[in-house]
Amino acid sequence: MHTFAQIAPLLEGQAIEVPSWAYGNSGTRFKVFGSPGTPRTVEEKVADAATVHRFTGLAPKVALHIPWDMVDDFGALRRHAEDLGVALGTINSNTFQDEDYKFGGLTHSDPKIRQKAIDHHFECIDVMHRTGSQDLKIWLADGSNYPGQADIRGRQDRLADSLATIYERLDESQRLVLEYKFFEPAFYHTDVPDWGTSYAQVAALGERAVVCLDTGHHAPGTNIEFIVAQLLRLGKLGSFDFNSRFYADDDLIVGAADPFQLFRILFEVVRGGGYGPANPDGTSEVAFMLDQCHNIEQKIPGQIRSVLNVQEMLARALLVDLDELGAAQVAGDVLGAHQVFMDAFYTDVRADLAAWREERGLPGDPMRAYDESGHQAEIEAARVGGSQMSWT
Ligand code: PSV
Ligand code: MN
Repeated sequence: MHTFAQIAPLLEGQAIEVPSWAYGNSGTRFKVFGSPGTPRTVEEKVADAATVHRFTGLAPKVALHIPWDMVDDFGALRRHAEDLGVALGTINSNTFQDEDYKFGGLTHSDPKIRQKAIDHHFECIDVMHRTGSQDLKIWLADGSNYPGQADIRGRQDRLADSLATIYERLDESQRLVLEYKFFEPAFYHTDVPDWGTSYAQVAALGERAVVCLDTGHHAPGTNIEFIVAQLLRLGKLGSFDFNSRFYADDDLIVGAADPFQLFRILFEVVRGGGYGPANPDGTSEVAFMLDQCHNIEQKIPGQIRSVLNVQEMLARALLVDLDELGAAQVAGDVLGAHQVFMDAFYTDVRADLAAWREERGLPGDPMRAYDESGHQAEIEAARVGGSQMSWT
């Protein structure tokens, strides 16, 4: 196993993108609880994201959702973010909250509605030019509820056409990232249910079209780390939407439900070359994003906890000595190989990470530092009046 000192330099470039919607009130199909201090504007959401970065040094970008985060002047929003020390990241499109999309958007059989969904993506690309964002992330609510309701094959063909039209509009530095989800809101079939469908669709588009893996979007028991390994092997893993789940798309704090699964996923990321400086700007080609909601816990600490969980499991995954592991695997030493893997997983890196943070002028314990900073009380007092933002 490597030592912490050996892997510490590799932690340097870690960047996790936080979602703007994590700071607004959000929820399930049931009650959406309000909480004191919730942002009332997009600018306040960006400020909260910047707070997470200030306490952790891990979250330099904030992802936006259009139209939830629509503003008149994205240039001004970009400057606001930069003034606070963060950048605007992935632009997420949304074709799941408009009456017209009852039977789908990019797959719709009515050319007018399909064009409307395509135009929405053109609008998102315009936003990307103003925000300096690299990725356009597409998740579709398209699908059907009853066998026979829809022409599954026709919808795949129309999806391919729509995506090609959108892809053509992107410039050389921008990527199209297609997210899959096996159910919900459609229950019989979804048009992009799995990594294979997403892969087939993006492979037909070109180099700059890649897959987004949301960790909450699989059937229970799915071996997600296998999908990670396969997509990296194919050069098509574009980004993660990290969160954790017990039952379905629970959107809980990443690493909370099953830290071992997060470790296994991050191990395959490291093993497959998905972590590390791959782009000229020093960032990895795989964007580490969170896609979470904080319904009953405080939102800023919820996000701080999340990015720390990712950092912690990444550090443990980096501890695995791939040569040692490979030798045990080749020798057929089943339990020896397993032990190499588990020794890294069971290594508590929290004290080392605290010292590492302090060396960089960051708080050793960001959760405690946030608690003691008085920031939560300040925003709760300052953000009285106006209407709190929510995820719709
Ligand atoms: C869909 O469930 C999803 O994971 C997509 O990424 C959306 O953009 C996001 O949730 C909205 O919360
Ligand atoms: Mn997602």
